[in-house]
Amino acid sequence: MITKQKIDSRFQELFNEQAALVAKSPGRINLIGEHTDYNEGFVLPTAIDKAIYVGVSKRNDNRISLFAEDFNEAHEISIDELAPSEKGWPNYILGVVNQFAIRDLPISGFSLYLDGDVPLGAGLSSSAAVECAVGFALNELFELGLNRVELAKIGQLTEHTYVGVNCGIMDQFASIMSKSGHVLKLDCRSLEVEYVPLELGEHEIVLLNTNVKHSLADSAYNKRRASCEKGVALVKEKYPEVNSLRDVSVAQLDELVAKVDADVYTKCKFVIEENERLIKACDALKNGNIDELGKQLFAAHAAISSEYEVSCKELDFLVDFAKNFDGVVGARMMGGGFGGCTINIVKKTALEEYVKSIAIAYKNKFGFELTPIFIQVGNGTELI
Ligand code: GAF
Repeated sequence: MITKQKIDSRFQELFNEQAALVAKSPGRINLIGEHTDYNEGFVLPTAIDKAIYVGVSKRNDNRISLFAEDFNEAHEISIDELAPSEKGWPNYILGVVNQFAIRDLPISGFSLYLDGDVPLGAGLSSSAAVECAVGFALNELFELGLNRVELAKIGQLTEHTYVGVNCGIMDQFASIMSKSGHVLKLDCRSLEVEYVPLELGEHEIVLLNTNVKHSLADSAYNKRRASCEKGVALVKEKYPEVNSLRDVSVAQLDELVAKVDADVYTKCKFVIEENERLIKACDALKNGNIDELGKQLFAAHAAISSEYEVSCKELDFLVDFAKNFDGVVGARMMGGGFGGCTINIVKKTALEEYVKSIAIAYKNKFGFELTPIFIQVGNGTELI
């Protein structure tokens, strides 16, 4: 377990001084609503009890001195020569600093230590958690006066500029805005949040990590986003008031996109219908109708796999298995796709047997293990 004491003592060892403050920002799950965020739709995520921890202190010069525990690696650069690093991991920090610099915020040199227990590459948004923990910690350290929404946007822009993924706002929002015991229904157009109690009665959530992350994930993500934008552009020619897929109906797609580009049509239709599934799922959650919620999860997986085409054989195998297991009410792949976790809603009485059976079946099929992840729903970014 990672504690403040651990961060403090590693900071002292590495930088020979005390951390001025320690911030913690969680990973996230998403109940339903994938690839809707960059189309100004809704998402239904929340923070989990696995987080990224960041210790920081000011330096007397303009140097940024970083250390990442997971990579057992340091990185140092002058704030005046900010540039992405080939090492990869520093970019989630440097991109945030770059956003501060663009805004002319008064920031100077600092030391930063990074640790965490969000599994990397599992689709639990460890990267957004890093951006939010770093943004939050530096905002406090240099008293920059930014609010949580601005910090979430800075995290998203870090992905666009220093990481190369044109992501939506879901992950950063979930990491920085979540409230324990609730999912947040986020309107990605207005950024209004409704906190919905996550009450599953006799059911529990378990994540099953496929332990794969296929390499095309980032490029395919950007390609899907471009397809959505192309669909909007086609509809806009006749309906200029349309600004995103949020404003588009399937009838408009039928009229203006189907015959021009069949693939763009399918991708856009998925997004519109995913948004509708989310609304139904959220209403079901509010009404305590967990069977209906589960039904929407299964439907979402079928569509994201066959229409949006961002699933993979490992994820499909897990969801197929779940469908045929008594006591699993719903399951689907979670996050951007091409690997990572499935989210499963399972009757508590069936949980142990389910996890045992699916782990054996998965190993038999692919020759390597899945990792079950049991989670609690936690709060967003905070100082500890
Ligand atoms: C990734 C992105 F970072 C999010 O913005 C979101 O689009 C998600 O994939 C898919 O729903 O996590």
